[in-house]
Amino acid sequence: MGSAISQEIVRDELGKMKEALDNNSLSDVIKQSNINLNLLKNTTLDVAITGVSGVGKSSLVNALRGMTDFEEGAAETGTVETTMNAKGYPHPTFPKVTIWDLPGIGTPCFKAEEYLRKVNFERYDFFMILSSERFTTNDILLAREICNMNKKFYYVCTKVDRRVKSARRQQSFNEERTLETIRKYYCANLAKAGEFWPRVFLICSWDFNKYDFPLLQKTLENDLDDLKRYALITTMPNLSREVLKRKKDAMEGLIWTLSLVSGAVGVIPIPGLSTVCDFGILVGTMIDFCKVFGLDEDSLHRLASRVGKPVPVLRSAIKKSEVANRITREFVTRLWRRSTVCRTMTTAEIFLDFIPVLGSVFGGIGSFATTFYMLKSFLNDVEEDAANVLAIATAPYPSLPPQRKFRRGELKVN
Ligand SMILES: Nc1nc2c(ncn2[C@@H]2O[C@H](COP(=O)(O)OP(=O)(O)O)[C@@H](O)[C@H]2O)c(=O)[nH]1
Ligand SMILES: [Mg+2]
Repeated sequence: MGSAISQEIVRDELGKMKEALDNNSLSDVIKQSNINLNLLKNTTLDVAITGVSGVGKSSLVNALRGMTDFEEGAAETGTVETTMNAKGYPHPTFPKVTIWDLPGIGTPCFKAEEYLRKVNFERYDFFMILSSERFTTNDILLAREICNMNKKFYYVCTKVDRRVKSARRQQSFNEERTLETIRKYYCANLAKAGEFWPRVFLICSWDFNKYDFPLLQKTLENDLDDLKRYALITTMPNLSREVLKRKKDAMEGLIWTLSLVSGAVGVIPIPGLSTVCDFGILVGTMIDFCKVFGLDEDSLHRLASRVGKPVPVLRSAIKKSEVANRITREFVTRLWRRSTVCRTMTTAEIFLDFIPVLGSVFGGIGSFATTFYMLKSFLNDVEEDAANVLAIATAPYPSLPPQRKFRRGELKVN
């Protein structure tokens, strides 16, 4: 528990922060930090999934929420749409993010504008227009109308696994070439249907690691503003080391804001130690970090049912941090006692250079320094554990231990 982050790393980070503070008054920065944290907490993200019936909308809604099609609360799949209402599905861990299952556009004589009004287009941050066969003039008219309403849209081709599977039968099969052919096919189809700037993302909702889903995710990230990007990143499925790294970078950006706020509010001594900190901020943030990285009981259960592995097997990969619901003041205290900083030096030593800047405002830097150090090392631990969980989740199932052979006539007792 409590991986060591080196003194150099902390010094380096604090150096950058000192530079930023030199140009502003600290109390202004703290005020702004509080505002930013509140904004972040309350930011909503609403994603609209549209396309004709059967194209894979509900399946994508579930996959984006990290769910299988069969669990409670999942959008029903494989059914014919009967309503013209949009249905919102909040993300199970971060309910401020909602994925909306929109009804199909309907008959060819539909009016895009009318459709968008009916589904309350203002509500959505962007649209994904799905197709599994070909895009139609309707799709393009809808896309134009979305543009007219100052919203973004993305053309997404679903069920690409099926096309790849059928191409696999050819002797000269090459996956990259096959995907390129499919992309070209869809772009030509879009151009023919009237799209000026055809661009498509090929996906399979059953395996986000494949095809263009990672690229789609990055594109969305780039297109969103800072607050919405943060909301998107927190809910991104933990597919790869790269995604974990992006999550870590996003969380890291918050640490000194949180530490400043922690330094400015009341502090509580850590029992038996000469250190003070704001437990509320520490415990709350650590729980949030765990949730972002899928280290909470609900997320582990969902992952277990998706990959068909027992929860305890996945949980056993969490060695340095903890699952979210076990993070308490006692846990934080234990973590601090075992941390390298606690053993080898006082926090004041690391933060010595910053006492002139911070000490004058906080009347001491204990809470600021403890929060900063604890969150930084905990984030390292969480990322490492999440990578271990990912490795176990994606590993081929280990072969069962060899069974003892029973002699004829011997009773097998369970
Ligand atoms: N092979 C494959 N089938 C899919 C995929 N996504 C959805 N499906 C299947 O396509 C059918 C229709 O999906 P659904 O999500 O209900 O479509 P909707 O009517 O647009 O909501 C279901 O049988 C799904 O299991 C995919 O990525 N690959
Ligand atoms: Mg559906």
